[in-house]
Amino acid sequence: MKDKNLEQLEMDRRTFLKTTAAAGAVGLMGSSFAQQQPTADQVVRGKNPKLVVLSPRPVVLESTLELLGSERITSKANLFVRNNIDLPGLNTTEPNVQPGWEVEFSGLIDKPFKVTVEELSRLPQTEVTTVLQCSGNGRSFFNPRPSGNPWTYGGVGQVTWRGVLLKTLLEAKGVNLDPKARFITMNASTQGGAAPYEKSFPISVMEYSSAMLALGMNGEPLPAVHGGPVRLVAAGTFGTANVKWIAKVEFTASESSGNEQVPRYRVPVLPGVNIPILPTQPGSRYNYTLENSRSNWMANINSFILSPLPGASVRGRRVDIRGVAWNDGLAPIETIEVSLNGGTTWRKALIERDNGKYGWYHWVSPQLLAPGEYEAMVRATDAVGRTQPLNGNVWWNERGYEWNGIMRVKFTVT
Ligand SMILES: Nc1nc2c(c(=O)[nH]1)N[C@H]1C(S)=C(S)[C@@H](COP(=O)(O)O)O[C@H]1N2
Ligand SMILES: [Mo]
Repeated sequence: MKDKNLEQLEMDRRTFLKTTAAAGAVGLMGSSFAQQQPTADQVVRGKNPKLVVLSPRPVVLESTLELLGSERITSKANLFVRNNIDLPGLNTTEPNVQPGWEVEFSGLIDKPFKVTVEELSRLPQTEVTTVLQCSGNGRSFFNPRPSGNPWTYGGVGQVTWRGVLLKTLLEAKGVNLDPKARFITMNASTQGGAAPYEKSFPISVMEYSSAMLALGMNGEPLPAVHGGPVRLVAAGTFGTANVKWIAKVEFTASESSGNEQVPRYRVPVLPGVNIPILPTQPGSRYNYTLENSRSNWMANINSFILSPLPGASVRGRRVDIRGVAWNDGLAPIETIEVSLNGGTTWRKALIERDNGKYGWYHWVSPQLLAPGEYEAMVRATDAVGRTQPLNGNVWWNERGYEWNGIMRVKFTVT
């Protein structure tokens, strides 16, 4: 595989962003000020200026390996942002105070109802720590590179949500599901003329895993840019199913056929056959339908090295290689292994702590290393044997989703 290394990709991306941003901004505003790429804190108030601006409008901000490795729970300042539409009024990490905000429940239930944020905050609250990851994270590593935001590793973070489980809410309201209900179809608020963002996920996610209306994040009210006042969080799923500024929840017999459900946010599968992804020819086109593809639902297994950072110089001999691993939470991660010889031999890392089944497993691999150049690789495997491909490009797909190829990090020991 002739993959470029991380530093090269990072340079490509910065050059690409500088040229496109400068061209776009000049077109918009025509001033010399506009030629400067805005920093993340200028795009969203309260964000760390070290986040990478993939798009200033709609806002797309990527975190970095360094920031992800600097804290156990990703702070609101360091969490990535992915907006499909421009919502200038919500570009802040401050709360979005909206007294009387309602979420409407309808569809295949015996009693349609509405619930306000005030009522939600009086119901029993549950806390759950989840990995929030854009299904496009890692897209830059696919070869040829699919169109779409050129994420490297930073479209991910781990946060603690607080809110009301859908199960708890339905119970409190005495509402029963029609047995024909198979999907939960959600809509974001269209206030401010924003286009609807309609997504569906299988009802089994709510029943077997968990789904909640979240009002809080990391012990504070939900930041406006992350979906406040209320967001749907479906533990174990990719970010795309976690609808921000939620206004409608509908129980439906089939998936939404809206643009965000098909053709967007899908990977090829064989119709009716439950495989992770149907391998397709790199560079080929695919005509996505509800039948020949599936939505980016449950997160696949993945692991990152967060220390040493790519290109870092570290003092030997004792070097602790550290990082995180995660999956959809449906089976525990059992083995995390590190290789320093291109995958010929692997040594088991120690799992230092987990953050519940939907969060990150923090791991460490202590090594004794002589001065020299190294390339570390990491691979996670869960209790049902799901693991990561050595060459992530085997699952190349036209839209560049669900990359989980084994990460490689070059570093120097002095
Ligand atoms: N209403 C709404 N919800 C949304 C989106 C959006 O554009 N609008 N983007 C989705 C996608 S693709 C991702 S990856 C996550 C990103 O969550 P964050 O911006 O809070 O990090 O939100 C999801 N929920
Ligand atoms: Mo996403």
